[in-house]
Amino acid sequence: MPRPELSLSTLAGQAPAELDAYWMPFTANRQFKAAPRLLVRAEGMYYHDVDDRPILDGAAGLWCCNAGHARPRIVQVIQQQAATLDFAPPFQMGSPLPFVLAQRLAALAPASLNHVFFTNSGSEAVDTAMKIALAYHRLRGEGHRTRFIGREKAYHGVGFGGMSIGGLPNNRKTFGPLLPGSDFLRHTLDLERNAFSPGLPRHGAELAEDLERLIALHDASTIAAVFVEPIAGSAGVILPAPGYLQRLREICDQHGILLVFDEVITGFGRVGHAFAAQRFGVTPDLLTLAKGLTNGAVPMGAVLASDAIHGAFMQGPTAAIEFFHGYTYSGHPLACAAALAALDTYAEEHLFERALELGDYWQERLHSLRGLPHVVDIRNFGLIGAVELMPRKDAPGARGHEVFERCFRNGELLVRCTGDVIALSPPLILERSHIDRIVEVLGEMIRATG
Ligand code: PXG
Repeated sequence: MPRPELSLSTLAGQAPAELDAYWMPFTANRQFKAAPRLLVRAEGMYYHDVDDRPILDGAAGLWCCNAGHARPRIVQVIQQQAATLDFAPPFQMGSPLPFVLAQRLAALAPASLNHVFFTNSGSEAVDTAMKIALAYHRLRGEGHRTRFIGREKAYHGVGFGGMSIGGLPNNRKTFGPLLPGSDFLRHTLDLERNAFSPGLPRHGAELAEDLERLIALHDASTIAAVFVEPIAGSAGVILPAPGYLQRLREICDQHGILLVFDEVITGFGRVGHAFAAQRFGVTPDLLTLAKGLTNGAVPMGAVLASDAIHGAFMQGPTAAIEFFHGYTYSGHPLACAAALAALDTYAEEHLFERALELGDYWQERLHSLRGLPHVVDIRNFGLIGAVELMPRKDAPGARGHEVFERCFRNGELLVRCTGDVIALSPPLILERSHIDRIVEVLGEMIRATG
């Protein structure tokens, strides 16, 4: 059967009706289709659009491609794996690669996180972690621990579990009552006290005490787990004050509550270590992953679980299924192959260390944008950055979107806009000259936008 072909050279000029069949995710469909931004290939630090313009990738796609694009080792193993073993049933059957990959991840993770459950996305990883937490408590005779604590402005994906502990109103308000019983820590964004902090903000460690307030309200015996992103990404890069995550850990330990780090964006070198848990010196009980796990090349997510949690499941008759959960594509051979090649690439090129080394230069250059019109905050950590703009009166998000659009159209730079925050997360392979270019273009487009 002939493949349906899009005539890419003319697509940008087509009427919206021709693009109507594809319902795009998290996109203003009609606005996009009136003036599409289409990427057709990618290599290293650059995308190429339909007009073959090189577009510098300031976003690692969408926080995914930490080793840059089309890395030969990853491309090759995906091709080979597709021809060798395209699929193997994951239930009651196995294939070698998920076992190999799980061992590699356990070796990379904090010491106690030695067990890996594979999913296909960050959303599924979060929902899986929630189910592990509930089942764990029940197995230990604490089935009354059913409540989850999330945080305002958090993003944990779009499953009903992740939505229920997510704290972004637009992602919640249209979808009914969600899971009952969730509650929320206050977020840690504080422009008044912390604007333009280089690296971690000075103020806000005391916000961890908010967990004590929720425990006093609900009683610890009803709480299964606290979920936090060590650094919130989707909400526009929100950083923790030093000591904040440590204090959450202490409070959880005191009350028998599990602590879960959602490291879907902070994993795989983004903050200069394999995981933010290591950079911050705080070990959670469960840790969720996706994105950089395969360098974005094949969909995959995972949950890392502690020995204690995994051990609680491995009791009872050996013929009994311990956890009634899993996905048809859990540990898919193509995803595992891509992940192993991504881990090899990260290690060979010392990319986590590189992110750590480049952090100071990144910080210095990014903060040079202070003083530009409407810039109300600049935040950075590892190779993450954010420039927050003052929203236009009665049009929140419009200024941010315009800067994003100008960066792409006039500056040949891909950034991410979330409301009026421009978020940056370049591939970790970038050179100082790329940092200079990102800052130069962004500054120019912020000035031009006004
Ligand atoms: N947790 C976190 C912390 C995430 O950042 C997810 C879970 C869900 O992953 P999946 O693979 O199901 O999409 C994410 C996803 C943005 C942006 O604008 C970030 C994400 C997704 C879409 C947009 O920063 N992260």
